[in-house]
Amino acid sequence: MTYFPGVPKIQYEGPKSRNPLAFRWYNPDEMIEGKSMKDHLRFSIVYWHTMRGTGSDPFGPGTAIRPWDDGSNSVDNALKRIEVAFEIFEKLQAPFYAWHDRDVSPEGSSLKETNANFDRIAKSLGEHQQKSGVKLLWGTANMFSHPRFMHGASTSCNADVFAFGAAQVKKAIEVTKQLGGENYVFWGGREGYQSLYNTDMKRELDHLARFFHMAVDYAKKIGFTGQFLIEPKPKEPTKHQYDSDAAACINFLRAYDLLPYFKLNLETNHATLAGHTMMHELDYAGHQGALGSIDANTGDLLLGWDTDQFPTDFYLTTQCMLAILKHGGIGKGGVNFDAKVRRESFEPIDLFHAHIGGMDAFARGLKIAAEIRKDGVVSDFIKQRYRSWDSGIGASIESGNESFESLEKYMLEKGDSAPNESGRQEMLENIINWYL
Ligand code: XLS
Ligand code: NI
Ligand code: NI
Repeated sequence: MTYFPGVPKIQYEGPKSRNPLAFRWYNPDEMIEGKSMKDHLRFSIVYWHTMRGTGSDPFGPGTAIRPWDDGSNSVDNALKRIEVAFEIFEKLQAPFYAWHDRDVSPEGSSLKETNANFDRIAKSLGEHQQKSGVKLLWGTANMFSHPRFMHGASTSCNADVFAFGAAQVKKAIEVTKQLGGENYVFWGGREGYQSLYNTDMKRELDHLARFFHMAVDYAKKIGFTGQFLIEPKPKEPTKHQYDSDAAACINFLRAYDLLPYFKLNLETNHATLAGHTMMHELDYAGHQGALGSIDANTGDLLLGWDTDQFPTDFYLTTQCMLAILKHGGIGKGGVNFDAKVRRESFEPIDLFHAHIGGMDAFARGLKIAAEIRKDGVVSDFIKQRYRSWDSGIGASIESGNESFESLEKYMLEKGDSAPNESGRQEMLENIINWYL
């Protein structure tokens, strides 16, 4: 049984290929810096956009044609979707996928029924993973769609909602463990606020930390060894999300003694909403030892919301891969396409074009980044730019041997600082263009 008779298993055909259903750059076994492309990139397909996206927007209902989906919330329909999903994963040669609990498994009329549904679904997911070799990159819990979470989940003013969220995450971690998930993600959902006139921010942050500690304790108890990840996002749906960017998340984790247990899952469109580049977020997390995984997508410069578009810009993917390679790779994480086709791209085949483009863009970015690194022009420039710190007074400051008094003495003797040198930004931008 095939749901996509016109789509072959997508193969690498090289940059000259004009076949829209082929990879031009993603060549899974090609070695880059001593590692295969497949292992560098660890591509992952998300269940929520690819299997559950309908193309609806605030101005109109869904447009997507998905002939296999009867539109119902039944377990049978959910089981059918799994068949389709794994055909997509396999045809795209994606080694991983990711879900929210409610993407794969419908909510029942009670928590008990919801959990029973999830057990049936998990069994089928496990069988499909086994058969295809596709693995679970991460699981997460959707605690933002159901109306009970209108005030947030772990940061709700309603203690019962916190309790419901705890029960939901407990189950989601159990199923993630059962399916061999390599990570477990917390994205803030509605963990934030719209107005301080009705919000006790300190209390909500304390509750968020309490919730994470419970998750850490439970993971230890059941022997879940996957990596916990927090996914920063500054706004949408709330005006102020508590996990706004990499620096804010790391500060929160450190303040509440959670840093040893968490890394970050960074998303391009979230970085830009926070007023940062993705490269900034990756580098910040990287030098704090917190680079866990990425949600690969892009926003639109002219639109100020989380448009979750597929990444196709080689400059963007080159920057991502430069930062990732610099920090030693993505580890247990992956390049997870948290991206959706446009509302106007309503046919099933568009799902393939979209992922092929994203995978090729990252493969190309990886190759370009590796070339830039091999030549070393940029890294040599940076090293040279900071050379005053490698010896003399710079080295002495870095090793903690100087004080305001000693530096005043040094400067009084010297009279003035050494002359500055140009930052050469334009030259470096030109150099990057040599490789593209
Ligand atoms: C929403 C987030 C979400 C997370 C998973 O903006 O990107 O999709 O990745 O909960
Ligand atoms: Ni995301
Ligand atoms: Ni997002």
